[in-house]
Parts: sequence; structure tokens; C-alpha cells
Amino acid sequence: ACQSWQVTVVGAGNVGRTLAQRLVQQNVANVVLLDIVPGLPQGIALDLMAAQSVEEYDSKIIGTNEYEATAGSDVVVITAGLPRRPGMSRDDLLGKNANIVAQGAREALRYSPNAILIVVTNPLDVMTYLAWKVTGLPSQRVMGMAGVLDSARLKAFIAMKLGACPSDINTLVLGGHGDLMLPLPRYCTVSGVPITELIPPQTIEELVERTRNGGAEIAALLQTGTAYYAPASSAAVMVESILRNQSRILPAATYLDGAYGLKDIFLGVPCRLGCRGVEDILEVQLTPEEKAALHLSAEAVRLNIDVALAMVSDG
Ligand code: PYR
Repeated sequence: ACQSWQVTVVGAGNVGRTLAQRLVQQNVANVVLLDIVPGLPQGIALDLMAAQSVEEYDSKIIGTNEYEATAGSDVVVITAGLPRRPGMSRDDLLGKNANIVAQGAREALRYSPNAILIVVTNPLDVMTYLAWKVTGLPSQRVMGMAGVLDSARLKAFIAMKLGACPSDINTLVLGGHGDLMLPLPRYCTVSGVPITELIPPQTIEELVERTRNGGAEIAALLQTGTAYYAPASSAAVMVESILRNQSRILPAATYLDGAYGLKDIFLGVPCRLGCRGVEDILEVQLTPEEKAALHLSAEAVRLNIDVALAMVSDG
């Protein structure tokens, strides 16, 4: 039989619909876009099908309100949830989004039991742990999207500062997708040259701080929403690395079982993403200060995991 990849995107908000658009337009996979709002995913899907001949792609998209229609997907991406409002922390979203994510992950995996699961909903690291817990999937098949976004933001800020080409820049951001994330300037380069040789320390500190606030800066500007172009693009490259078995090294929230001295937590570290999901975790050398900062970020995530688990109803 003919076979093509299928991705389920749960949630047809700004991130979900933009991710769906990228996946079909780049012919990465066919997409099933699911949302609880009647008509919304169907309308978006029809709109994107009408763009096929104009944009010249042949991947298909359907919209649905029923999980049954998502059956047989290779990757499931959970974007459903409430977005941050200005002044709201990612953790404020905890209670509301815990049940949305738990139900979405359970239902989607019921119809696509072999899928790899990517979580995008905030608070990211906590929601990823929760999705892993409620689905009972092997940890290799569950990951969260945040590190690609956070490191892309740092790349953008470095490029703006130096007038450099963004794709010449490599950055590394570890830790949770929150105020305690850990951008690591000494692992950031422009065509192989460490930024520590190109930018004064004070300016680097400003770029690091701007990265930590990257989501909040955009939310404050938008007033009625949060970032979605870069988040959708970031999730799309993770999906692509998995489906095309590219083995890209991308930072992702992954299950740590001893790496970086951390256990039983999902946290952002560099991973090799291929057809089996997270195929490897890269453990980079950290100074004692950096390690302490990473553990601080982990503790902030851990505090919320127990709260989130307690808030999720059974079933
Ligand atoms: C971000 O843009 O980073 C969010 O977490 C919303």
C-alpha cells in the first residue's frame, strides 16, 4: 500500500494552525488538525487545501473534532491550551492546561498507539512530564518543544547585534522553558567563532536576559496573544528530524534519568532526534556554577510537576 507520514496536531490555535501550515507546505507530512471548537479546524484545513496549487504542495490536511479521525498518526503534537496573557507567568497556566494536555495526549495516543509525542503547551516542561505520565509511553517517545525556540531567539538577538547571518549562528540553551532557562554563551558561535570573542561580556549578558524574556517581550507587544511563528517553526523542525530520521541535535525537553545529575524530570538538553524519538542525550561539560543554575531551573519545574499531577482527573 502507498504510505505517507501523518501528523496529528491537537489544538487549532495560532501555534497549531501555523505548525499545520508549515508541515503541509513543506511536504513533511499529511496533517490532521483537531480542535474542540466545531468548524474551526475544518475551516482552517479547507483554507490550506485551497492553497495547495498556489503554494505547490501536495500534502493533505483535514480538520476534525473527533480523535477517531486522527488514527494511525506517526507523530502527535499537543498545542492545545490557554496562552499566556501579558503579566501572566507560564506557571499560572498550570492548572488550566494540565487537564487539557492530559486528555489530548491520552485520546490521541489511544488512536495512534505507536506515535511519537511532542508537547508544546505551557508550562512546557511540566506539561511534557504530565503527558508522559498519563500516556505511559516509553520516555524516548515523549518530548517537549522549547529549546529550539529559545536557542533560535538567542540566535536572532546575536545576529541583530552583530549584523550577522542568523544561519551562521549556533547557540545552546539548557534548562526549563521559564525564567531560569540557561543560555550558555561559551557554547554559542558565529561560524565556529565563540561569541565570547566577538561581543563584550556586558552585552552578552543583555542578550541572555532578552532570551530569557523572549516570550514575555512578544506577549507584552501583542497584548492579546503570544508568539507563534517561531514556536511553530521550532516544532516543525523537530517533527521533520523525526520523520525523516535526520538525527539532528536539537535542544528538547527530554526525560532525564541521571544525565546532568538529574532524575525523574523532563528538562531541556541537547538531544539527537530520529525515527525512534529521542535517540541520545548529549551531556555537555558544565562549570559548577552552570550546573547549579541548571539544577535551580529543574527544581522550579519539579515543584510544579506534583501540583499538575494532583490537578489531573482520572480517565
Ligand atoms: C514563548 O513564547 O516562549 C511562550 O512560552 C509563550
